[in-house]
Amino acid sequence: MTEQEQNVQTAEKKQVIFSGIQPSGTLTIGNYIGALRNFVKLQNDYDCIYCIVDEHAITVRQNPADLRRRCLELAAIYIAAGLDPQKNLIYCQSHVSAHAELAWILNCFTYMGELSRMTQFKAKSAAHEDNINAGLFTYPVLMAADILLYQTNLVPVGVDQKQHLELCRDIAQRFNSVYGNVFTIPEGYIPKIGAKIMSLQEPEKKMSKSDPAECYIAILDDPDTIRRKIKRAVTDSDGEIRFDPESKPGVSNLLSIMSALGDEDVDSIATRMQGKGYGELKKETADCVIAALEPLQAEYKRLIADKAYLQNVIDTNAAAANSLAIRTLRKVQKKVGFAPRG
Ligand code: ATP
Ligand code: LTN
Repeated sequence: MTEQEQNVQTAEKKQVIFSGIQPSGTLTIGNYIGALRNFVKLQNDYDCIYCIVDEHAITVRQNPADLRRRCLELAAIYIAAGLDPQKNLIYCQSHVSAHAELAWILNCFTYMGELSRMTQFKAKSAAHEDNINAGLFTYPVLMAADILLYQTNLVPVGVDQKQHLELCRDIAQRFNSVYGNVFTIPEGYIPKIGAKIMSLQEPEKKMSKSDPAECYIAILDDPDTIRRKIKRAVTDSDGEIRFDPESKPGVSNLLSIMSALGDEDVDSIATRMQGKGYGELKKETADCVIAALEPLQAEYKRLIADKAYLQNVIDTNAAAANSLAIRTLRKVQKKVGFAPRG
């Protein structure tokens, strides 16, 4: 290869993005603003892998029929949001066995002390006291395996995943320091606005798809439901529209949602709405959410009617993901000393 050819090849090799969403419920505008929307923005500049992380979802009990249905629905949502399945790998985690295999190896490079410090583990074990299983505890190790399998450079996530991402980097660095440069060390991509959309009913807590329906806006909620939920959103009693997440979490959350979806900064919205009541703020927020979700919802309706197409997307993309993942897995297996395959 000439030097010029080499340069072209280097220039053409895009950086790799990996991210995942659990099929653990209907996606919320938190998932959309914090993660999915950015997946779409990044798809032209990177080689992107967007996984449906069903193995993570079963760390909390799931109804099998619902889980099965939600995996295909999530594939439809990814595509409806604007992800091109020809350009991005969209597939189910459980269809690529390398994720679970690498997770096992990485478990042996992760300390109990590190995992016990994870705030998501603490929160989820408090919420599911009857089922504090080992999978919930080692959840971040499987997430590290997801990311490291593809030599990922960038991971777009909401701010709640920052701690898991830091652990992933630590595990990768620890492994590399023993065996040489096996893993690329990934960076997080956390949006400036909307990295943590709050619950409509408890605005000091993050909006979560596993919470009761009145706490979140699902991206497939119809306009009436969106208006009703926002109308009932918890605010405060001082009546002033001002961005101050500490003392006015409810009002600030509505401003953040509007800002993220309408591309206007929070302070300018607050200034524009000075003197108006919370009723007006809620009406504008609802209008903005409805308008932002409308194209996605229309496209989703069309896609979900074509199950054969969706099945084909996840099948072909899983096969492609598998060939990429296996390269890293084989390298890791060799490094740790597993006997060669004949
Ligand atoms: P669950 O309630 O089942 O734990 P979740 O709603 O927290 O689910 P995940 O599937 O864990 O959603 O997260 C998918 C992506 O959405 C992650 O990148 C996460 O950081 C992001 N995300 C989740 N909730 C929010 C939120 N409220 N605001 C911004 N981003 C969020
Ligand atoms: N843990 C994440 C979902 C997730 C993920 C990943 C995100 C699983 N694997 C890899 C980014 C990269 C969550 O709970 N939101």
